Amino acid sequence: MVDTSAVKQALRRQHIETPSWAYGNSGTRFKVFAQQGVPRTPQEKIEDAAQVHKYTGVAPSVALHIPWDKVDDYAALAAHAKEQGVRIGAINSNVFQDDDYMLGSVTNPDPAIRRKALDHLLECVDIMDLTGSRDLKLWFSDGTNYPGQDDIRTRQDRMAEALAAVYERLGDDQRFLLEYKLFEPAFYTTDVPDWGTSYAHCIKLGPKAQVVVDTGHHAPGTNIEFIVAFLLREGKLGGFDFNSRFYADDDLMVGAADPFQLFRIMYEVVRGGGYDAYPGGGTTPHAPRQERGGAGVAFMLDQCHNIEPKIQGQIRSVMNVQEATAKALLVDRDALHAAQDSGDVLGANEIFMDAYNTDVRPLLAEVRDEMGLNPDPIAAYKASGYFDKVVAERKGGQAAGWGA
Ligand code: LRH
Ligand code: MN
Ligand code: MN
Repeated sequence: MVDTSAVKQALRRQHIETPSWAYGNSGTRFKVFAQQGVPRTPQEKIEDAAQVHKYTGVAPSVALHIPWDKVDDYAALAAHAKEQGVRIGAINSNVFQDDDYMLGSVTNPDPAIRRKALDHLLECVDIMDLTGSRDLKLWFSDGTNYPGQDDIRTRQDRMAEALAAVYERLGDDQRFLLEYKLFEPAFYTTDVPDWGTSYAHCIKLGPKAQVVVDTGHHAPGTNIEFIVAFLLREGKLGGFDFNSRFYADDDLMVGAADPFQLFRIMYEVVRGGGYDAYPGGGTTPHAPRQERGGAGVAFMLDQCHNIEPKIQGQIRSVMNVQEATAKALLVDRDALHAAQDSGDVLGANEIFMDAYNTDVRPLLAEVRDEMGLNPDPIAAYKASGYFDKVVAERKGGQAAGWGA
């Protein structure tokens, strides 16, 4: 039997990080649609992120992307976040939007361009020092488009050199998360295309280098939960960039395309101890320094809301992760292991599916009620009048950062 009060307690402690870029205007390379009330500054993005936390109670941090969120005073930005009731989470580097990076950033054949890219990554660590962030998220668009264009192996050497320099710069309580992506914008080779490449670089460097799984970055049909189980077993799962996809890197709302996959992923997280890796339990990946310890899995969203309202889209996404987590926590693991050990194929599958098929919305409504929140976060947000207020106040909102 599953102890429901323990499940509820675990759900109350969940921490899902929202990305600053989800609040800006976004689109595809065909069109960026400008929405009303969109933030004009990093400060306003943080204010929108604070709304998501206000109504869900489990989104207390917001990730920044540099230079999209460039400000003169990062300590002041962190103070602004605190005033809003949230804090700054992961710092995402950006070495993919400068003309110099056409042939790559840290793996570029030109040493001067490699140096420029590395300097940006190091600057991101300086920013982490000012914001108190634990995680630096590294994603490289580096790769080639044509066979023979550059030496595949030499590019790995250049990647290793840059990663080692960043690793060296990290403080004791900081780490980097190396994100992989199969393709796009490079279409022939990508320098960090898969979890194995990321893992191999991280394992060489040490415990402060971890793999981050962006759920939209795999070939269709990839068994992501297997990757999660494996990385957790190796102590190398640093976190997630959650989103969902039907075709490529669609960046749709997590749990929208395949809620069953999200449940299977969250089950492996729970099973592998990724949900309670912190002393005292809970997932507090960006807690103030003194409260941190151990290696934790960061649950981050990496999404764009091209056609739907953005704050509501983030609230919905947080709720989708909560629902998958609740179902994963409801798996009767004792019964499941007994069925597995006795080779009861159908029995084991039934126990697993029973949890997935449970309607956890009433349970989550109770959890919210116990947290002093409205059980229906979207209705509460809509009733708050915040949207009308920002539509009136903000004119000419910022693009999220790309495709603009
Ligand atoms: C790359 C990616 C990476 C970037 C973000 C904007 O596709 O997932 O995490 O930083 O998108
Ligand atoms: Mn990502
Ligand atoms: Mn992506």
